[in-house]
Amino acid sequence: MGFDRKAQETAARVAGRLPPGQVLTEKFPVLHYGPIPKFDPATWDFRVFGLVEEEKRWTWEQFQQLPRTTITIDIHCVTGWSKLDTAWTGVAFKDLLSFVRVRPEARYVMAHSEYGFTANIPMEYMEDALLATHYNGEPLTPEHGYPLRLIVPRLYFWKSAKWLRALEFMAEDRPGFWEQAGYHMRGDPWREERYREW
Ligand SMILES: Nc1nc2c(c(=O)[nH]1)N[C@H]1C(S)=C(S)[C@@H](COP(=O)(O)O)O[C@H]1N2
Ligand SMILES: [Mo]
Repeated sequence: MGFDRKAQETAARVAGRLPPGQVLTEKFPVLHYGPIPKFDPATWDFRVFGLVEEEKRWTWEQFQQLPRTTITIDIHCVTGWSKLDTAWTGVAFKDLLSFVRVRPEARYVMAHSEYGFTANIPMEYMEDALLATHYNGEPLTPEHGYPLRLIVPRLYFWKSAKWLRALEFMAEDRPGFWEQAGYHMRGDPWREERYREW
């Protein structure tokens, strides 16, 4: 069956799933700054730090033991494409929180990835976030963030940091990598928050 883009876009808009200024795609474009990092399971770790009672660290082996969840989300990229019904499996942020005592002052999260990439996210947008290891039932491919990426379902896709290595809890908001380059501090596609107001 062919892909009738116009008809599907219309249908999606009617269904209320395509935010303003977005067009549908069935492809899965690859977008990031810099090279794709190498993964070494012997040295990889995932850390939680900042406003927590106790910092935590998981090796790759330990991370495999955490409970798994699958979610289906619509991707909205700030460059204008949206991709509906993408399935991701990994560790739900709220399940991770059962291992971490976050201080009440924490209102923002900074995602930290390989090579110093960062993305800032308000805590309320982390409630349904996922630390994803699989896409459509298969391990992530290197270009889409293997072995671990963040999925922040209700914000533009640039917040979904690939090659994730740590989450930092913060009281005050701080711009991440793309936010320093001019993207919006929150990035809600339904409010079309593409660019930062300086
Ligand atoms: N580590 C890292 N993660 C990143 C980026 C990046 O430059 N580095 N770019 C973001 C941007 S701008 C987008 S649109 C999505 C693209 O994800 P994809 O390549 O899986 O489509 O990754 C996000 N995560
Ligand atoms: Mo992006």
